[in-house]
Amino acid sequence: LDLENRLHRALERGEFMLAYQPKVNIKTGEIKGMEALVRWNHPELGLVSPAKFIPIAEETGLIMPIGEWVLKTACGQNQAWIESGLSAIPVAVNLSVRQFRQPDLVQKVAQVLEETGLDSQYLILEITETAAMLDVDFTRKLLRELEQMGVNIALDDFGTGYSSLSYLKQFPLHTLKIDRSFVKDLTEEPADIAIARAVIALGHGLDLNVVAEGVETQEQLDCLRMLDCEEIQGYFFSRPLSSEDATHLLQRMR
Ligand code: G
Ligand code: G
Ligand code: NA
Ligand code: MN
Repeated sequence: LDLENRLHRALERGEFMLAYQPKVNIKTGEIKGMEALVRWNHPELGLVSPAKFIPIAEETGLIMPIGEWVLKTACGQNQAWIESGLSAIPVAVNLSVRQFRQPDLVQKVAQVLEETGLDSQYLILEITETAAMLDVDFTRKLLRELEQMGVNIALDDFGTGYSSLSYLKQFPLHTLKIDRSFVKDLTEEPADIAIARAVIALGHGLDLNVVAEGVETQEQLDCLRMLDCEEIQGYFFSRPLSSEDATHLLQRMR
């Protein structure tokens, strides 16, 4: 029952795995990226959601070794896909607040790219709007260093935090991800349509790629297409997949 004790040994016991969820171009149906999502297979409890264990990992600092394992595994998997001719798309890795603020993040990322052989253009780091806005001077400096390395940045869960929009233009971002809370009732809620339309226009105005998360139905997809959103992610196209299933999907889509 002691999740924290168990979490300490989960890495060495090989209890983590990554699931991969595709991001798809609405117009062409092409897979444009894969987001890596960590899964913990607890021997007694079964699958424990990251929503449950990431906060514990954040508090205890275990997020550092776990996050490094996630980064290394995701980059290694993408490099394997690239080498086998299956992919020329980026893999996206989520960073928690504490990971984002670790002093040696840039060196860690550079080291993992070197070790796995993955070119930096095939890595996207997803940071939440909330993490980005905690200390905008820090964020600006860090994102510029990552940009210089060639790593792209996605702003995750966009619309749920408090952005001062003037900061957006100072951050070298690649992608805005519309949070799934706005997508959920998109077809019934005029307010959500207004928000999605505004975020898409903002993204395009800033020359960013816009991805809608949590797309579960054809109606939501049609609505997002009408709003000129370019990419979607969600159960409608695919749930997060095991690496084997993600490989099969890439083979079928080739
Ligand atoms: O995959 P799922 O919907 O269960 O994820 C729940 C939450 O955990 C989401 O907010 C997601 O961003 C986060 N998450 C998933 N994988 C990772 C990861 O590898 N690192 C971090 N920091 N967060 C993750
Ligand atoms: O916080 P973040 O945006 O990284 O969270 C991503 C999580 O959202 C994934 O871990 C995944 O489990 C979940 N997710 C992905 N697609 C859908 C979807 O279509 N519906 C719902 N409810 N959750 C989704
Ligand atoms: Na994410
Ligand atoms: Mn998100």
